[in-house]
Amino acid sequence: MNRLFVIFLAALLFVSCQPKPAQQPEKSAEQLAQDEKMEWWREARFGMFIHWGLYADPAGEWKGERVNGISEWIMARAEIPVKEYEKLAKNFNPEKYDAEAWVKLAKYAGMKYIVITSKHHDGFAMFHSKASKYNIVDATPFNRDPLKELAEECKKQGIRLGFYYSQAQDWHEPGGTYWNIEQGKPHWDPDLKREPLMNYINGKAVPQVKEILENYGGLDILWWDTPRGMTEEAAKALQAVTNDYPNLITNNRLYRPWPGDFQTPEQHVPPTGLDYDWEVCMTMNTSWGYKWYDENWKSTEELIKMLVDIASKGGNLLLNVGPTATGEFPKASIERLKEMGHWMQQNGESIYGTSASPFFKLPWGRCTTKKEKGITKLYLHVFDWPKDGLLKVPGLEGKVRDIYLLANPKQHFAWKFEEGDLHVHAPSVIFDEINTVIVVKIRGDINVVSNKPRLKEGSILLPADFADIYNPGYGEHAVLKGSGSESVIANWVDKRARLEWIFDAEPGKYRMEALMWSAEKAELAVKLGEQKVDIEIDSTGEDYELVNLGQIEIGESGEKSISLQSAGNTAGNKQLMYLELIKL
Ligand code: JFZ
Repeated sequence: MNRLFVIFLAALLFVSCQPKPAQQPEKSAEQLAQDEKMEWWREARFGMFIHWGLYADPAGEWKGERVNGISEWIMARAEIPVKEYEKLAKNFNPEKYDAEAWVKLAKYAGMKYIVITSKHHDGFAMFHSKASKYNIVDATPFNRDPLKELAEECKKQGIRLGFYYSQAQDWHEPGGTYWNIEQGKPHWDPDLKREPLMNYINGKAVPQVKEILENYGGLDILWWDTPRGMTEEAAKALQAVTNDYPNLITNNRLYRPWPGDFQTPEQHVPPTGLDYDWEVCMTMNTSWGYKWYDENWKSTEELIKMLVDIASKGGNLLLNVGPTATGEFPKASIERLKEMGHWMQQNGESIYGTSASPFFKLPWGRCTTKKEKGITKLYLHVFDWPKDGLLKVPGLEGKVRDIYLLANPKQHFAWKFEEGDLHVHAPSVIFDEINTVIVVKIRGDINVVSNKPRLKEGSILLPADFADIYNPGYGEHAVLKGSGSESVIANWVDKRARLEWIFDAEPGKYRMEALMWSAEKAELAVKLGEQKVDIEIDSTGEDYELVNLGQIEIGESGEKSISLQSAGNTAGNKQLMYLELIKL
């Protein structure tokens, strides 16, 4: 009797010591409906953006001169008068356009949806429109509606479809907005007589949005863009149209601020754990529209890692292709899509329908997760194979049942738990040069003891591979090389690139140093939360040096972030730096 009682007590104690699953507040009917609408989109993770329009013909060159910037902006950048730009339509005849081939390639790449420009800022509709004759069927010799063909192919091949529609900027219309309208500047073409915005909204934008939502078999996504010069009245008029389509997913770029169904960090990847839906749109080179001399291609490796990084943070990637005026994808895009497809064919399971990583940082790569029927699967994306063949998963607790290679499930791995970490015995063979995915199958739930750095008395090191790197949209990218104590952030030249470390800290005064190399005298903007200081540093000479970044003071304990950005005007906009770690 006594013994039973003790066992009972022990069991009670055990139960009450179990970490309680965080109580989720009950979802409202509205949230549940939103979940249902977003379900396919959240599972998809990967889509194709297509920027295609008249600008594909000049392709970044006007009257024999190269025009700086993204090619779909050429009309504004080269200040081309409306009547002159219109002439491009007379020659626009993309006879090699093949919707079937485009959709096939998107599908092969592993993409689950396509978003194409139905009308960009130049005002030219790539679909047959009754609301404006300035469209591909009525104004070009092509005489086909490419978006109709695309919509039919998407239905046939089973892939979702969305249209991009530039609702505010329309450089072709007297009431449309343009890039510097908010600065009170005139349109570059003095012959374009100005009219009120609502003339354009009611006369063209609203009717055209009705057309695309009605005539293309039911769009899944409507992608608004650049709400410059938008008014609430205009936004409401457009919203009234989309309100008739409860399953239509829209983004947050209709107006500012505007919730939409998802947010759109452009040309950079945000940090982990956001509690809203988001999609990164990204170019493979620099320009969205085709630009014949834009050779700044990201490698397939970068693109796969980017997709994985985004999935590990719970977002989607909308990867852009800029077809030519003949209607073809650039060769370099085709190559990359095929190579990504090759990886996705074997590893897609680790992307689709997954949730964000439960880990703070994994020095060797990323993690995505999935839970089904009482089984938790961790997909370990190994970017850098540990040289000692021991893959350490920090702070993981759970009942591991099996560990295997996703691309070849017959290949199992031995494991053991040591000092709170899971060690996967992974013979140092590189299975996939870019990213090998290892599946950890766990019965029930997992628990992770975070490896987020903690700053108390004494000092901490924030290594390069714990940094979030925010690269600028159109400039040079800082890159992480290596992992752990051998990691370094290289090629840090662009003023817009930002490095950020997150950690927990206790109150106190700390001295901040960086182990880094700087080619020349440089200026750094150092930010701790909202506190900001500019610091001048000397050239470090040949080797890395511990550079003083000044004192910081932490008032309250909790999560903090430190960010570094170059601030100097010395040597133009560029100062080349390498950084190994921050020491506090
Ligand atoms: C816009 C367009 O102007 C561009 O041509 C392209 O279509 C792109 C996808 O979207 O450009 C933007 C929009 C938003 C930001 C930057 C450029 N932004 O939020 O930083």
